[in-house]
Amino acid sequence: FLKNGHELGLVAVGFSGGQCKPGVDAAPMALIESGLVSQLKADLEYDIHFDDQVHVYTEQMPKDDPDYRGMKKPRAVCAVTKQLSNQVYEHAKQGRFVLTLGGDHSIAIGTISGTAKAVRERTGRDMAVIWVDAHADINTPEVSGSGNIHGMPVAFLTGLASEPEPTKPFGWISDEHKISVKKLVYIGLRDVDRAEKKILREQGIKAFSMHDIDRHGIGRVMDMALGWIGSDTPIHLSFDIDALDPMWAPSTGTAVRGGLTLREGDFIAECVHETGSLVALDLVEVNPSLEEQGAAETVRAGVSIVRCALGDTLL
Ligand code: B3U
Ligand code: MN
Ligand code: MN
Repeated sequence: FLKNGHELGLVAVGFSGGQCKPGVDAAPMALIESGLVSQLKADLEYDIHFDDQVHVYTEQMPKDDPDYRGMKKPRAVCAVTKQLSNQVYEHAKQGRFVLTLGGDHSIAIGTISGTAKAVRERTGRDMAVIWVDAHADINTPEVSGSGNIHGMPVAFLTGLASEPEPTKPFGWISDEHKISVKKLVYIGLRDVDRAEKKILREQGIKAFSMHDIDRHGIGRVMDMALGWIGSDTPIHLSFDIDALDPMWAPSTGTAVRGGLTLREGDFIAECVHETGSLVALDLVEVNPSLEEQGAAETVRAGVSIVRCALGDTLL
């Protein structure tokens, strides 16, 4: 009852306002043009529900968008994530797997809130989130050094950065949209701000850094990560392409060396697929305009991660 076989809702979000570099808005088109959708249909036999649009939500964009609580472009990110949340919810409530192609990582405020709500309604359970990223993206507006909202989505989704005023940006996020810090697991961290480390410690959040992957190997790390979540828990996988080492994914806004190999990234996606509990996947922060040479390679890495998460196998 969790999922409807091979039904897949695809949402393409050409949004870059959660950070300062233009270009991530072009990622959904680049991923689709490289054959992602046709491969999911032909090779993996998904029935794809897609409105054939890369959503930019320009009609809702505020003309005037001054900083609020230190956040840059708060009303734009708010408008996009609120609509995206509804779109994702509509797919998920019908039992479709939801694949969202971003866009920068601020869009996860929309995707995860949408699936969390649908999963609660369908199963009465709290959903788990596996956040694969070089960064923790858990800054509250008050502690963020950059003011970029793509560094804050987890803080909003867990309620650590709540907005008590419903008429203010992100005031639309209610309890039904939120996830528990106890069901959140990070993999691949290596560039975490001081204030974020404090939050991770104080909240007791499960996090596997690159150090842990070096120590235990990705196989044991996945066993531990999935063991923490427990079986039969619906999982939303939010995959930031900058989790991969720039050797495999150079064309991203904040590349950090010392990351996952492409095989390790694919392995994470394969393991989560094997649980049978994966209900949604975000692929974010692919920026095809940043590296002339590395753009095609980064897009290919993104396609590979999505295929693995959706059940492509080596044998
Ligand atoms: N933690 C920093 C940097 C950052 C977060 N996410 C990315 N970069 N991609 C911040 O701005 O919050
Ligand atoms: Mn991220
Ligand atoms: Mn990142």
